[in-house]
Amino acid sequence: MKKRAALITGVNGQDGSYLAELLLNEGYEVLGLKRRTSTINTSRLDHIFNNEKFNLAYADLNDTGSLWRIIKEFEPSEVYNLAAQSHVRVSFEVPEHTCDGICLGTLRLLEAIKTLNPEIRLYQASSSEMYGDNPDIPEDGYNENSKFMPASPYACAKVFAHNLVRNYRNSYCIHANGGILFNHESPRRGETFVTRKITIAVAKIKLGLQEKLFLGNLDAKRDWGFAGDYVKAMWMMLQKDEPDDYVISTGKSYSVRNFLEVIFDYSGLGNYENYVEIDPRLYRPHEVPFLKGDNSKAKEKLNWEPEVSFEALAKMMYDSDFEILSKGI
Ligand code: NAP
Ligand code: G4F
Repeated sequence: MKKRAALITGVNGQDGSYLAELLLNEGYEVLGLKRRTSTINTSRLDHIFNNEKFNLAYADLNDTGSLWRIIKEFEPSEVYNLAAQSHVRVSFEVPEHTCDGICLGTLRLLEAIKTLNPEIRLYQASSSEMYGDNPDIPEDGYNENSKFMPASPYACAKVFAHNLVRNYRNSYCIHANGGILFNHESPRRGETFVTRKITIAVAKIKLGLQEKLFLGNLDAKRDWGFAGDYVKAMWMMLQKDEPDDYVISTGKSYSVRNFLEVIFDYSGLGNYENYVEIDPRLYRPHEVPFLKGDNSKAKEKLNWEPEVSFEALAKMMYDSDFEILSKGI
């Protein structure tokens, strides 16, 4: 039987941790790549650390040699490229670093695959941010053919990487796939993304540990799903005979204000306006006002469906933060 071995870049991020879990359950040998940091940041992986089929190695998307060496030695059958400086607002502040990792990092991986073993299947973490501020939004939401009008250095870099993946697929017959994922969250979401920032803050307010929550644009709308559902779609793409691009979304869009309303109501604190203040510094130089994805192709071809609703996701995140913070007092 063919070796089932998966390499995950960005394994200690939100998606990397859920994906590693899923692949181990499917019987894969998993090698996760992490870059060196001055403090330990692998807590999302603590529960799978002792699994004998799971290992970590140091590498960096900005370091060609490390990527080539690891692909040569580990001989993966599948590579999931999740590593990125993934914060949109931060990408305005560190554009070169963001673009280097996403654009050249993806190119380095593609070149390694093309040269060392073109049979390797690749998943590329493309993003709904690529649609940017495109005003021509189909009624059912953006689909795989909608025009990209990226509105941040992060999104421009993701468009470059997405196009590169398509180009290597067509030029060299590599099984390279672009997953155009809309926002997905979880209790493991990074603390500076808006959903997690809100659930942590509201849990702290409820526990008397914080008084106010400062936010930027409350009117931005996003198509929010659960990360655990979305990593299944990544894996499903790589099991198809033919490589392709897929939109992964819920097909529903809510505002940041809607998210606040659900959490403040659920926490019992009531009206969010009593606690939330707007900090203009949290506005972006260029905002993406509305995102909604049409997941028809993924439903039809991958048989994939999102399972967690917007409300259930918000409550799951609040419950988790409330429990963690309660233990600390
Ligand atoms: P995340 O939690 O921010 O994780 C990103 C991971 O990439 C971290 O492990 C980070 O390592 C690593 N990384 C960053 N730069 C790197 C570099 N130069 N070399 C090696 N590793 C590097 O992101 P996520 O939410 O899991 O998202 C996973 C991927 O999907 C990202 O590419 C993101 O852009 C994309 N995406 C996410 C969403 C979403 O809503 N979550 C939607 C669409 C696309 P450190 O811990 O050391 O920083
Ligand atoms: O949670 P966010 O920072 O996520 P954003 O910018 O949509 O990007 C995330 O999803 C993308 C997929 O569409 C990924 F590609 C990307 O890697 C990342 O995972 O912000 C969501 C919205 C924005 O419109 C922002 O302006 O929330 C608004 N917002 C309002 N106040 C805030 C805040 N965002 C953050 N992070 N912090 C605030 O205080």
